[in-house]
Amino acid sequence: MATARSEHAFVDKFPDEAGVIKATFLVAFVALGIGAFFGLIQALHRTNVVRVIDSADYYTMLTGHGVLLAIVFTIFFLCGVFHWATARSLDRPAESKLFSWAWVGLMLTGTILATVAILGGLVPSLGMSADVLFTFYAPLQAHPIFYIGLAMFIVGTWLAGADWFLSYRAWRKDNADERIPLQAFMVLTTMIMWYISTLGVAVSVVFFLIPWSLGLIESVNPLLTRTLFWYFGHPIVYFWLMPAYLMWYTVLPKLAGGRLFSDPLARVVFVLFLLLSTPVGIHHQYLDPGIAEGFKFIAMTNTMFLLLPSLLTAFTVVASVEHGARQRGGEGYLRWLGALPWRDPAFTGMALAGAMFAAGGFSGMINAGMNINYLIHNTLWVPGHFHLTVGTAVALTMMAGSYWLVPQVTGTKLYSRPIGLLQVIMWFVGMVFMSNAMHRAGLAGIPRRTAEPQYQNFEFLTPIGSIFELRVQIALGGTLLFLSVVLFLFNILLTSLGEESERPVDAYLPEPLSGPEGSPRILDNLAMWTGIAALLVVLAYTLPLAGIIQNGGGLFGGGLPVPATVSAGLDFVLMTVTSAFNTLLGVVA
Ligand code: HEM
Ligand SMILES: [Cu+2]
Repeated sequence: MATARSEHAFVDKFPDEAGVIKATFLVAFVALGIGAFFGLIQALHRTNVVRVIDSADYYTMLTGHGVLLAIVFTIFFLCGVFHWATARSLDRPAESKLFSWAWVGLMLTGTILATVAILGGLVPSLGMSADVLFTFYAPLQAHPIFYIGLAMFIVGTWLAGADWFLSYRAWRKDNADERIPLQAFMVLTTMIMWYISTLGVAVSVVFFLIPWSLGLIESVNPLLTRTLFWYFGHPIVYFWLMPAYLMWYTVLPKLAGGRLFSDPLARVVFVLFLLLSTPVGIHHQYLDPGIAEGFKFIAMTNTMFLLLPSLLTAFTVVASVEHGARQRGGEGYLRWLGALPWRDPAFTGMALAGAMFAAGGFSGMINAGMNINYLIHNTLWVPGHFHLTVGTAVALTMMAGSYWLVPQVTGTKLYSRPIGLLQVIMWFVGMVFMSNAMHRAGLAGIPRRTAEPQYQNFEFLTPIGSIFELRVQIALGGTLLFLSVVLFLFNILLTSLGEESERPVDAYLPEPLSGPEGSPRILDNLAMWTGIAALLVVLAYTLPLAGIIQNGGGLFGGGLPVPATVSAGLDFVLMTVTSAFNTLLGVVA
């Protein structure tokens, strides 16, 4: 039995990595608990069901909610998953234990600084606040330690990526001719995308927001900080999703009792995300003045291309799950669905998360369309959309995945499968209420990000149902979601406190039905894909950025004009790129 255990438990084979992963999960789950509590307060406050805070403090809650959930919970968790996936798939420990702990420490310090700045807003005597929402662009201004914390957090993620690249390099030395193992491939492509896209937000934070909040510069160009934010703010969506995809591609088929349908297809999907996820951020700025309509149109077209890898994923993952069901004796066109292991919370949670993602994809297409976006822009529709995507597809996959992953890094058995099952179903039902009602409220024109979504002498109307009913659904859904998080944390806590078990979980991942041999080697050429991704970014962003800097009063906005040399340089870049474009168009046409 002892051998069976050491073959299967990750913690026995990689004790140091398991320690790092436990730490990242712990931070993620603490953030999840606090963030979900803030979410409950908001949901009850803005629907006027129970009000425990002053409306003036709503932004503090909302900033805490957004930052702790959409940045801290997701990214700490995915760092744990990537650390696991890298060690597991390359079958080697990280190069330096100290280095791994260094990035965990840096990310954690950054998180604490930013959180202190946010919560400081609740204690006026501290003279500190960061009510800038998780999008943190100017003209809203936070206390400097908020931005400094953010910068440390981002640098921490860069080091984490370096950790995985170092493992890969060492592996490559010993395995010159082999294909990159699939999970490592997914980690590396995701991190390349992250490096390319966080460059924008790092520039914004380090060169503009920190000096501005410290009073070193008088003003910033708000449109520039917004654009740099969204340059990163769209790819971060894929930074959330790609770890979920990693689990859907490599873990879900196994849980379903089968094997991944196609390894090459999975690689294509990740390469497509690397190429396409950055040059689209302007689709968050359809209503920003100061950016020409043509650039917005290009961003919209690029966005629509992004549907392709998501549809490929839907196809591959469903095919793999169906294969699993048929291995278990499932038959018929749809009857095979009944043969799936629905009592396993890890499987059911991920499957429900995937189903919700389909709905989120539809509302996302509406957001992406330049003309219909105007209808729902800045309404409650938008939080409705991303609670389906990041709030369910990603967060629920992470929670469900924990039921399978946590036992591997702690060496203990999951405390309760029935509670886990109840928890994932509660999340699904809570989100059906909250998110569906948010979408409908948005269509009725109810704004997002406000504690007081009602106006005097004005009644919002809905085509079916009533505003009252929407409010009830949001409050009810929010309450179910919060209770679901409580159950989750309870289950995980008792799991990690449990007795060491002989075989905590069956960790074996079967080979794909169609392996990497079938795919062209060029897919593994990471340097080439990085080059193309960077080129696409240059094409998509040079002209809009030049325009924003010129029309927005220079790099630093109204206060400091751009020096004439910079301005002339920009003119030059603008002209060169325009003529390059024209030549290109000439060639194509
Ligand atoms: C207990 C579960 C949750 C509840 C009750 C909840 C509730 C809410 C509500 C009511 C809002 C809208 C506030 C407004 O616009 O006035 C909101 C915003 C938001 N939520 Fe959640 N949510 C939950 C979970 C999550 C999760 C898991 C994530 C991401 C991983 C998330 C990310 C966000 C973000 C990014 C915003 C927007 C913040 C902003 O506009 O700056 N939420 N949430
Ligand atoms: Cu986007």
